[in-house]
Amino acid sequence: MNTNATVRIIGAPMDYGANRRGVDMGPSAIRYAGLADELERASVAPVDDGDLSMPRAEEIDPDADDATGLESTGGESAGVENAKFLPEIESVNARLADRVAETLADGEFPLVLGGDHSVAIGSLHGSARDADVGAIWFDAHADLNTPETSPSGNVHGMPLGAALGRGVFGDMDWAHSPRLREESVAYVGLRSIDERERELVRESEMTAFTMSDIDQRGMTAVVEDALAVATDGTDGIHVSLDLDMIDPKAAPGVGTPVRGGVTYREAHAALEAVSRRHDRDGILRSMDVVEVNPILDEANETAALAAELTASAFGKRIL
Ligand code: 4U7
Ligand code: MN
Ligand code: MN
Ligand code: MN
Repeated sequence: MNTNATVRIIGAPMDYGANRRGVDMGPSAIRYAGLADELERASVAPVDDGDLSMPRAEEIDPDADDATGLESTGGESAGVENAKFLPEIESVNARLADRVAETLADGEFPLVLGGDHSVAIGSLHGSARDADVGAIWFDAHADLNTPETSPSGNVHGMPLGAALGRGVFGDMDWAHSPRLREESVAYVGLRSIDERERELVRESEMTAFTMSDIDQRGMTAVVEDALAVATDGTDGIHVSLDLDMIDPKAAPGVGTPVRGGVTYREAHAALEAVSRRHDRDGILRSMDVVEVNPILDEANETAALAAELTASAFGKRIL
């Protein structure tokens, strides 16, 4: 990074938003894989805040899933308006949003480690509290469901829906970030979109770069265009990196793998393009790295890739 901003690592071991248990170990796995060393190679000195505290799913819902990926049968809070664990997700994200906003107010850079992608509701809301933000959404999925449209009831498929103020999310009115506008959101890496979501994406003002765009134009050109969308008329951008953007061959440890994803090198090219633009214009404001599930990854290579890609975003270069 060309700024001397301190990068503050905020762990969010949330797994209420996904069926498969194990993403709660994401923050530990990414740290263990060498995030701090990787960042130092990018000439960034990180400060680790540890993890946000949150009860384990079993303490809230005795029927919560184990690591088998089986459907939850529900408990007190499960199934609220077809959004499982919504009250718990709301309360964790309210605290996360405060931490992210405070970090920015202190002149530091918030780096949120998930956890499932529902943590992006908190990180986006915190980032957009005192500024107009754009977002780049690196993901195989569109994450634009709402409790009304979700086929699964899993909130990790709804964070953009929530942050854009779509649908009804219980009491989660605060989740709407008025300072994140659809026109300032760009997807990169899409290849698995639900039938109803397809209409939502098409009718939205967001810009979507699918795998097919990456095939045709190359990752660097696509990300440069995504950056143009997210920076136009905004004070800075939030980067949300769902590791399932990457092909399961290179990133097997994710909750919802989809084949046909980007390669190891394309992933680096994507974050390097973000970093080059940041060197020029100081556009990067906040970031989350989500959906790493080390249970499904014996060699912990997905967490290692997550650490490397974060360093690429912060300016680590081959030469
Ligand atoms: B992720 C899904 F139905 N769309 O809503 C849903 F296919 O954060 C998957 O991108 C969501 O990993 C994937 O449950 C959420 C499903
Ligand atoms: Mn996602
Ligand atoms: Mn995804
Ligand atoms: Mn997932």
